[in-house]
Amino acid sequence: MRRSFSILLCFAILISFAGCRGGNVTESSAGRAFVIGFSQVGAESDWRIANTKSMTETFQGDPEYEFRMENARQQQENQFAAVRRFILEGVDLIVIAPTVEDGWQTVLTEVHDAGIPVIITDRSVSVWDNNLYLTNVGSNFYGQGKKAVDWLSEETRGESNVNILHLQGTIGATAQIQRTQALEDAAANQGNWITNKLYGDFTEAKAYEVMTDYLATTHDIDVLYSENDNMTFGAMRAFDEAGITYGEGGQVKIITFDATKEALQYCMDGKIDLCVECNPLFGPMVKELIEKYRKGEDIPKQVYVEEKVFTSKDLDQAFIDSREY
Ligand code: GYE
Repeated sequence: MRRSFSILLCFAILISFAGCRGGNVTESSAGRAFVIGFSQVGAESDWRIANTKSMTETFQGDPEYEFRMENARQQQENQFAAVRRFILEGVDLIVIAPTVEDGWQTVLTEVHDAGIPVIITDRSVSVWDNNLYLTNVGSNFYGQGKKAVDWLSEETRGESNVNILHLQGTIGATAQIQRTQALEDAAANQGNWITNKLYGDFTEAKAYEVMTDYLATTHDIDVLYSENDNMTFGAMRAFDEAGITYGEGGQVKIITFDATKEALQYCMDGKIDLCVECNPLFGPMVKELIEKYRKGEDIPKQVYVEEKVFTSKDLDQAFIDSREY
């Protein structure tokens, strides 16, 4: 009797350890779905909408998972609130696509103390303790910017002054910081590149507004370096209204980031000169990493998605139609 009681006790202790969070592997209890809380930036761009779709479709419909998404409407405070709610709900894992890099130390420490693992997607966080998250899945944004400026330096070789209008996305977001850095590094070396910045917050509406105001003061623009497609569409509308031509044979060369279907179509039609791809379809990759983690396998700290650049000669209609975003 005594013996069987102690066996039972050991068993109970084992079970409670298995259920404990904070170890390397978090397992959902038998039969229960593994609950993921996802704090998404917002719905500011076509890229973002494609990313939300990829994440949602990957987990929804799989009975092993329960996927709860909160849209932060581009406000970091909303993300903090969502993450704290996920802690209270006792989710098994939290995925965060951070609006900006700074400010995450406190809330990520709270998640860590609650024993909940975190995956950072798309942009990055800047925290002094990298153990606060398992992995960061997304793009090499500096690499994207570098491809763009390398192309531009070929295009503008031998020209005297090149006036570059730089439309920036949400300040402090990794996509903004690194795409900006790549341009600034190149401009510092080029000698003939003159840059001017405008703030477009990654949205079409904001870009249209600031571009319209800017074009009322000058038309002296040789290149538009726009940190996402939606801002590019806003700028193109402002150019049209101001009677400024762009694209192949036009006054302004356009470089845009994301390579959504609509931008690729403009590129094929000669209205955009360079599309730098930014791949939002990493839902399946995130799932694969979660599965590895649940099996106790090692996962890399940084995972980059593959990306290319496109000019009109790389494109045809069949290719564009086959794209998912
Ligand atoms: O380029 C832009 C979006 O962080 C990669 O955010 C993302 C960027 C993307 O709103 O369209």
